[in-house]
Amino acid sequence: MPPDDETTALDSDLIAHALGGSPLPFRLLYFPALDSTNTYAMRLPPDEALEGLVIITDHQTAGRGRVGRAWEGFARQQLTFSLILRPPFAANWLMMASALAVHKAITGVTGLAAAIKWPNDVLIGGKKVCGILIETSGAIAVIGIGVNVNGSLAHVPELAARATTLEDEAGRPLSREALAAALLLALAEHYDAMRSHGDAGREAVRLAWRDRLNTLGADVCIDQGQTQVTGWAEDVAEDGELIVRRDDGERVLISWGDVSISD
Ligand code: BT5
Repeated sequence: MPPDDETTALDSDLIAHALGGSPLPFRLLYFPALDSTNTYAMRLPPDEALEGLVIITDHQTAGRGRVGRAWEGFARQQLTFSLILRPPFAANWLMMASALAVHKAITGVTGLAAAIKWPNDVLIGGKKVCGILIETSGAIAVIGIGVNVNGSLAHVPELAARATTLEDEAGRPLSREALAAALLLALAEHYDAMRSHGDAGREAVRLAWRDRLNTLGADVCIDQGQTQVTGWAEDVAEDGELIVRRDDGERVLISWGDVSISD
């Protein structure tokens, strides 16, 4: 990655301007650096955690993944933000809607082919380009999204084999502002459909998400820490759980874990 001074700070006004007319009342709170946008959002007092508030930073120094893992930040290269919502439905629908929105924004802005690894990593050429962490507290849901946009991970040994950036894949740097606007607009559109059209709206999102999963119809291993499940990924259930036909023939529902596709 080039040093900070060769890169440009994120223009959050440009993003805010592009979000006009969206069904969500977006408001952006920009920080040049922050430990974790999710941590910041989760610590807000309830009367400040308003629907549509986006905490966005140019340099996340202690980004969090699932189950206590870390998300590596690269100053002024990534898109790193958390969106606060107050959904009238369960958070699993946000997991599907947010992965779908990231997929749509990445393919739309870059023209690259992308896939979703169940439940919500977005991959290009099999390598992770985006991670999503959704946390809830009472009525509040925080959707944290990190996308590797510019620079290269080729010289980051711990990530190079499994992760990539949009610039590495597209062969050109990309506008983080354009990607942020496309992503937030797509997410607002899916959220609004799920709110306004009830079950039908949510089912449309689920099917679109399901269509983009690279996990189905493959032999998989699901790592759940102490437990590993191996089998054939048959489908996803109505609420997004992964349906796996285990090697012993039994059909099990998987609600969390890290999936790898067996060769
Ligand atoms: C995730 O967790 O992928 C969720 C990452 C969410 C990050 C966003 S950024 C904004 C918001 N604020 C936060 O503090 N977090 C959210 P998980 O599925 O557990 O994957 C974590 C694993 O991904 C790590 O153990 C690494 O193997 C890998 N990883 C870490 N940094 C990465 C990066 N920059 N690009 C690709 N892979 C990475």
